[in-house]
Amino acid sequence: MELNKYLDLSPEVAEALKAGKPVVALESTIISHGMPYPQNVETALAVEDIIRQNGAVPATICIIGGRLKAGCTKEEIEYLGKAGTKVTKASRRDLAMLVARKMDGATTVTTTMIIAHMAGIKVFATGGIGGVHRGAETTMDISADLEELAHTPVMVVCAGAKSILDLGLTLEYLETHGVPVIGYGTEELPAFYTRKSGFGVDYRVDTPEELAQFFNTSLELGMNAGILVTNPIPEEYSMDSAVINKAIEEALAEAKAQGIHGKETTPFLLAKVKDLTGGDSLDSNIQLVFNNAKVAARTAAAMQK
Ligand code: PSU
Ligand code: MN
Repeated sequence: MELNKYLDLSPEVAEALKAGKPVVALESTIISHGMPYPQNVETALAVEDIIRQNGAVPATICIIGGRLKAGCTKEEIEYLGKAGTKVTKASRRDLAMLVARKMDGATTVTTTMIIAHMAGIKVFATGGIGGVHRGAETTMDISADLEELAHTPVMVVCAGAKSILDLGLTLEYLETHGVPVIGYGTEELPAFYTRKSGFGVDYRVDTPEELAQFFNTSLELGMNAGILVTNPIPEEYSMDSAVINKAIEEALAEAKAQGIHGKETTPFLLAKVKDLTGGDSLDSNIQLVFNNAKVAARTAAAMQK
């Protein structure tokens, strides 16, 4: 397969894709904008190990000097984590400009899906996705992640979406755009820090093999769209919903008072929630990413069988 001229595969990822081995994509906005240093770097490296232990090759995705990277070195991950928010949070609208100007970018769910698809990677693990924000009926703040899921054939394994978002509206949007929402071992949409949200998913699936069969069928049908797998946080790391919801309400009020908008909204809310919960939310966040990496790696392995 002819690679896009702006795309670089790491040697490990190139070899795996050539040999038909399972590969799992990972995003870099979670590193630069989603978690503080040094936990962000430690987590990113540990997630790669978990993917290897579960039979797949990790491909952390980012943009360095205008090159789209599928597969980062330890040094690149360290750089993304240390530079933090100095690295541009790169969504779909930013991609061509960052490449043309030979800049660096931390890829969101959206751009990680785009680059994974260019590279031929079908499965992607992360923490949470963007969605329809609360108050979107007046702000129109809807994450580009939802649109990308509708148009790019990559499976995204996440722990649901944070209730900084309007989960009901997020599900409505996904329904309209034809994105199946799968509960992994659950009938209920998980809400990232908690296993429950009060909203149902479209289908429940219980094994990596079933996920693989479902997504392979979607690809064979030519659906040309993503699917969203929502995997609840392990019980022992889930948070008290009253505690987390209080922090979220406070963070939302603070964002409103400060007039935070556009691409700053999500990172601002994530950082505020972390501060307000004294770091407990960060521990939960890390554990749920590990949990998603495991499911994604096993599913990628089952897809290649
Ligand atoms: N939600 C999280 N952690 C994150 C993000 C979302 O719980 O790190 C990041 C992801 O990279 C996601 C992006 O794609 O934020 C969505 O940003 P926005 O809402 O601006 O589309
Ligand atoms: Mn937004």
